[in-house]
Amino acid sequence: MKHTTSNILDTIIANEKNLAVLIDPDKMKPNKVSSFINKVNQSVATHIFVGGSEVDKGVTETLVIELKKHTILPIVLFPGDIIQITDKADGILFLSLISGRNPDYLIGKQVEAVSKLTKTNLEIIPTGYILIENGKETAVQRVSETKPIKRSNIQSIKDTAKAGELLGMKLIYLEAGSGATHPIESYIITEVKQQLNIPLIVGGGIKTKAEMESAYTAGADLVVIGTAFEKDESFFNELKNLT
Ligand code: 1GP
Repeated sequence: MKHTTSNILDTIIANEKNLAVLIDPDKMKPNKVSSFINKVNQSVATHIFVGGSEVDKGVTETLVIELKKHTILPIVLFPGDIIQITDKADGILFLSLISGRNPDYLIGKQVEAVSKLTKTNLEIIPTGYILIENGKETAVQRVSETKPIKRSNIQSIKDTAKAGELLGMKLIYLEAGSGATHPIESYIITEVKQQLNIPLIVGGGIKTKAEMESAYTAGADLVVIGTAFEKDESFFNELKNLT
């Protein structure tokens, strides 16, 4: 079921299976927006996330304005940098890269963003962002100059997620990285979810409906898919309903 409430976080909490379609402003051509969004609208998607690791100034706002013409789904910024902040969206994942130890991505950029954010009406959702290793270097890793947590280090993944919750974050995002070869394994999702009293987002490398369903079954409250739609829009046909 689609929700149009202004409270994005409440919607995520209320829905059992949220699906965010991630659109990278650098990869979405303006003339493709309309046909792409029509497919999103006909799918089970509940949210649109907009963002990327490296996006030029102004591109995000132009894209969000165009998206708004074609959908009533909430548009949530998932920014790699401050220049991606625009008040034309509905909300923003206010990310802290808690798997890393780079102060710029833990708190520095967030401080820099405040003067811009306070001039917007965006719903600001504090989100603990946890990068899990995927066998190859991801864009987040390269740009943030941080190391992901090893998949085998389940205790560290769980403790990092719980620390985020105890610090007051409202969402935890387990990230394998855009275009990851393998999505985050179900047992990791389940073990992390068992620790948490806040919703869990899972993304990176999810390419099939079965992988998406298995993330939900393992405990994901919201699944993010980007690359699979960029590569093959017919994937939306499989997502007209959930089992
Ligand atoms: C990336 O988690 C998101 O930040 C989505 O990843 O592009 O691999 O679907 P994909």
